[in-house]
Amino acid sequence: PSAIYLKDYQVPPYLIDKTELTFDLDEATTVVTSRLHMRRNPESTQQNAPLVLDGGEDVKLIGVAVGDCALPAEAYRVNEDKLVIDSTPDAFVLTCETLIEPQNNTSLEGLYRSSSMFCTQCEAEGFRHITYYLDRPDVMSVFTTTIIADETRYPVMLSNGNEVERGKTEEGKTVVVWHDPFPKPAYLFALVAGDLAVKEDVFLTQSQREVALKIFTESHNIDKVDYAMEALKRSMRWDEETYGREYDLDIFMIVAVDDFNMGAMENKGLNIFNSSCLLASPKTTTDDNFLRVEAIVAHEYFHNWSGNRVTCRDWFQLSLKEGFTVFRDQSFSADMHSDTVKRVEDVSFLKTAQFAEDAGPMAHPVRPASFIEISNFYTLTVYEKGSEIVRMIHTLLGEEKFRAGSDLYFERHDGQAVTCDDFVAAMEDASSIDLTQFRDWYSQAGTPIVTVTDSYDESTKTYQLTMTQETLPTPGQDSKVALHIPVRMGLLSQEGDLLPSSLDGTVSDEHVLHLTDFEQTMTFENVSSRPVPSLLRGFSAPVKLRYEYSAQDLLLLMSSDADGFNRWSAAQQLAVNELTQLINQAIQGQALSVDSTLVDGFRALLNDGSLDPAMVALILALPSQAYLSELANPIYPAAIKQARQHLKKQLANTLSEEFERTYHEHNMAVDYQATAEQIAHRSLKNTALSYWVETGTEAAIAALTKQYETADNMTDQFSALSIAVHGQLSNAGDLLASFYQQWQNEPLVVNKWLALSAGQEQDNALQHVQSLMAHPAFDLKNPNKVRSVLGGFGQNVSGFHNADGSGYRFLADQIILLNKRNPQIASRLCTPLTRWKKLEPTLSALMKAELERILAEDLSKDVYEVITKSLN
Ligand code: B3K
Ligand code: ZN
Repeated sequence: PSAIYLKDYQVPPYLIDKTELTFDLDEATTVVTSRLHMRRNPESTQQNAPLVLDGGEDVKLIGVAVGDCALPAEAYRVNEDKLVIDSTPDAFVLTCETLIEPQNNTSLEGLYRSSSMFCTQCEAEGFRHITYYLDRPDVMSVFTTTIIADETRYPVMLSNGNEVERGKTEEGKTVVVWHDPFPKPAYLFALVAGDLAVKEDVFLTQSQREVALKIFTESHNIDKVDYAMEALKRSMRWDEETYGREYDLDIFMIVAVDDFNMGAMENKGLNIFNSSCLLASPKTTTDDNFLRVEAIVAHEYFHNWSGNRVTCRDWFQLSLKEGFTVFRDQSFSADMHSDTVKRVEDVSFLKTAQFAEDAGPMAHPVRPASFIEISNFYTLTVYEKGSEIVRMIHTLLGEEKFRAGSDLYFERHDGQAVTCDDFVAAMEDASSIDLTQFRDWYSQAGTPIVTVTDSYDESTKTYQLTMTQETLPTPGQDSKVALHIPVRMGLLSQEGDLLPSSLDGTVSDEHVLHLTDFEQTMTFENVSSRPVPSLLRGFSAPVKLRYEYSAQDLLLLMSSDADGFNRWSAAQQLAVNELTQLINQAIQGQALSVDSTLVDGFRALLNDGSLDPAMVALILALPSQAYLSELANPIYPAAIKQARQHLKKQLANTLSEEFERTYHEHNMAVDYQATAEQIAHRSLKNTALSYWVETGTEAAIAALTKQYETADNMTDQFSALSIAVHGQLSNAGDLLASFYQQWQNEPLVVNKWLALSAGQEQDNALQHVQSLMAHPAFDLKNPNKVRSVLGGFGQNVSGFHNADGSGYRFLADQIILLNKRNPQIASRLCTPLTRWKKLEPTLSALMKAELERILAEDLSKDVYEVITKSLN
């Protein structure tokens, strides 16, 4: 397999003005007939180029015609996956008849079957597995889709746009025609056929148009879509109010399918969702999952403008739609719930997972310069760091100018396929703020390290901050430029009061510093006393901040900073410092001994009734195994686990009364609702319980058992179960068994059970995971189940990081097994193995050997790319 490069981009030699598709759906073979209204692209420099259409090995060509003439065999050829026609008129209708077998499609790309329905997934390059096409996002076409099927088995037949005709064939099959008036690239095409139930609603747009809203699921799930429907209406309203974006078709549909490679897909007018990201009910869905459903419904809906009306020129520009849309969904969730809580969760995720990606062998810029398989670039970097870039633009421009930039972007590029640079240009043009240097964020990989030192001069009341930035080399990028880094900050007095200061003539308690050089010094004047700096408020840039805070500074920030995010951040740093010491003691085989600072900080937190319980819960949650691994070099997984367990136990024992009291205070009888307020109380209650049971007292265990048995919602029931499992309580096995008994007929709940079971730390963790894969609840064809079990196992320190290498070998076996069946899922499963260079030497060698073993197989492009880059 070879790489393709951004620098080689050329406009398409042909355009497709109209696309007419007919699907004759059948369980054995599906016949697809396409009529493409094509012409040469006047802007192409390749006016004599042959017509090369993308296809796939799974597409069988029956016949091809130009105009009314069937092409003779010598007029065209099928080369690997391409259909090549040497000569064509300037404008013509190309007709292709192809056969496909959706029932044998295990890659879940193109047209496939999930349960008893037909459905599609075309982004990024799935459409070519349906029929021959110019399968690239800059070829935008108006689609008309005819679906022919047996109505008794497929009463619901859907595609993009509006239903315009319905009738019968001579053989009595049903024919439904859909027309989408908005030109779109093939990746936004969708088709669904099945026996589905529907929930309907109506949305009145800001210009008083009625939009029919329909959510389709298998009938046994239709009672779980009310929350998604409400979330959809909130999203539609929010996008009108916040971005001035109104929905454009008269109908908006969502379909839930069980077998889906990722979360959801924004097909025009017909979103298709992984059922795990759509279905929700208090009894079966946890708080986190409710919020996830809301965020993903919003994300896919927001794509209607940021992605569909304005789309990407080529796949290197993926972050144009994804980074912006993630930023939009994050802002939406923040507005629906709590700003600070949402920011802490998003940053925590970024620092754990995206920073790890940016430091590993797959590190790439937000706008990659090359790829072998685009599916591998639906990454945390493109999505989450991409969103951080948009957020920095928001910080640099301010609310109003940002909105003006967004308006200009949508107006200027409506109906076009554009680049990240076009997005920045619109922001620049609308604001008159120069983003020339800022653009380098799109092309430079790696996380900048910003190191800050300071000094205070009592006699002149001046305070100086010196900041440096450095980005370490990443694959293919040895030397790095200085980025434009916005650093939002303020100063606190030693008593914790706001300390206004003057910077470049502006007096304020908060400033945005522009770090644009490798090293820069900023001088603040009129600073009345020696300050503690609160740096990078709200995480104003995706960087690693280094500043030598004393424990006292951190306690001060934690209790007094005006910025809620930085209060959390200080607490997190305090815990990281403590854990780093413990980890080092563990590595050296010393006795672990905990310092009292964190204990004091936590005590103060638990005794302050004025705080937001959600924030208290976030602070009490110790830095995760994964985050501590990201910070470590090399990584000793067992030492990290030991340090975390030790610290948790120490905190639990010292503050047992506080935890017990907190548990009871926040244990309220209410009718379940997924509101920020209720979620906050549940989350603090369950965090307190997780500490309290560490004391091993009967009262704590009894409280947990009672909560498990009497909970009327999944959050409380599953929290109790997880605490029992992770706390290695003696009743954990019984509770797991009873949980499965209770929920065996709810696949989404069973998936949670699979993940928790696979993550259970125990001596024979590997055998246990093997037995889960043989369990009737498991299904290798279903990505959610594979992710649950193998994802859960990846978190299992004793199982996955077993010193004999058996955990790595097992994962490698599963990757090899899935490599051909479902390359996208196989490739995702490689992620934990890509971290081998950072592991301690013995584990590192064992992991590397597994990568080499995988490489010896006949690999899909997806897996090949990740494995070869990892071994480089
Ligand atoms: N755009 C899709 C992701 C498609 C992934 C293809 N491998 C979902 C989203 O980001 O909204
Ligand atoms: Zn998206």
